Amino acid sequence: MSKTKKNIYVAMSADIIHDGHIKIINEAHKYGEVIIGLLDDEVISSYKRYPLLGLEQRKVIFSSINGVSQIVVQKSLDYSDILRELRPNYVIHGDDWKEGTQKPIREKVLEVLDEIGGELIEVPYTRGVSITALEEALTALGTTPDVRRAKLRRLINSKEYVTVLEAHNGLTGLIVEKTQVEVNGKPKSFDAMWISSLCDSTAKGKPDIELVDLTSRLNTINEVIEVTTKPIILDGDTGGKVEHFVYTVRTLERLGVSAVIIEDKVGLKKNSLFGTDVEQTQDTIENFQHKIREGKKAQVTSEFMIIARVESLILKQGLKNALKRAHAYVEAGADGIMIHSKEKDPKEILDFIDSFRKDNKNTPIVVVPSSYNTITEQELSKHGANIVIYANHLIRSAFPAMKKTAETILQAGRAKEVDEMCLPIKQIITLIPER
Ligand code: SPV
Ligand code: MG
Repeated sequence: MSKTKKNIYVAMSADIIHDGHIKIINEAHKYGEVIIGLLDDEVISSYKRYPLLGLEQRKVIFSSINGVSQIVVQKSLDYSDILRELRPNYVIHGDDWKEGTQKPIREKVLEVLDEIGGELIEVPYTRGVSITALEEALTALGTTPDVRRAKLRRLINSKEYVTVLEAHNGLTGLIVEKTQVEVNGKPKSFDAMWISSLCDSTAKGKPDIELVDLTSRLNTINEVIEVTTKPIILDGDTGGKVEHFVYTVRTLERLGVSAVIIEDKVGLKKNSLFGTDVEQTQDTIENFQHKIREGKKAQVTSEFMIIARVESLILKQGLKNALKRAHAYVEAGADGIMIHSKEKDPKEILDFIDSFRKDNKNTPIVVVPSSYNTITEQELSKHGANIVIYANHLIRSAFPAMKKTAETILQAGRAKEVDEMCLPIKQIITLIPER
């Protein structure tokens, strides 16, 4: 890049490229050489969702756009570091960031430009191109099994940690898919869905003892798949007989499920949160390794994950036993380890993660903080957890609300008293719009 020519910096996520981007680049080109700062995948997924096109694909596209001289990667929403490094004469941006969540970012840019002697150019935001509308149109088109299946690994590789909430039917799937809040000025939503054996069974009025058969569980998964696009992790209980598990793996892959988690128990499986209050038997290491190996051999896609769930802490077998099993399962081919605990204190989970990470830096660790629920996702992630599953909270919150409604109607002999506990009729009839 020539020293005399001025340069102008444009930061973009732009995984859906439209005429508004081209207009900004053309405008920028009038001021000098255009440097595009592409936000990396992790930054994009931190404030909206995982980009449809990865960084490398976006680089190829931008390098072919007329007027672009250089492409750099911006690794944070905050421009400060990259501006200090590149010292551009100008930064250009749409004027939409004067208000809303981007306002503090703009203020920081102004501060740094002041420091380095640069100038901010703001162009009118391209009305008529609504990324939200484009995204809604894409969501309405749905996704394919291949795309959905591959998403979980991409998320694990690009995000600090992956958050997962249970879904047990189409409606709860939609809640996980669409719920978004703002945290510290950034939008936040769940990354993936957990099809819990406890919630799937409970929703069908059955106990969580592997009684709901695979066909029925597949129906639940299908219901969720039909109306969502986020990746799915299935609670596969014990995985059943090895001879059956190999079929299950292929069925799940075909549907577009990203991962199955199987636990190292045998006999009549009971929910882990009973702990040692009920009789539960752990499988031998060799048998469970065999199940993992056969599952991995059966797998036909490269992205599907078989995650081994270690029940040693649940069954009071101690940390050493848990670690020995976890390493043995990884050795057999497990793509991740789920460690579970029913203690209120997260200590045994943290001890496990810390010790496991001494010998294994990369295998994803999955945690389910149902009992030890005071610890935050960030703390778990700092220790080395990669996936945090909120395993039962939608059904647990729905049940008391529904029961209260039933009781109130019975007591009053009419429905008026429950009106304020309920969604207004106008809203329920439009909650699920027609396509
Ligand atoms: C489930 O959600 O069904 C689980 C997690 O397996 S737990 O209920 O905590 O065992
Ligand atoms: Mg379960």
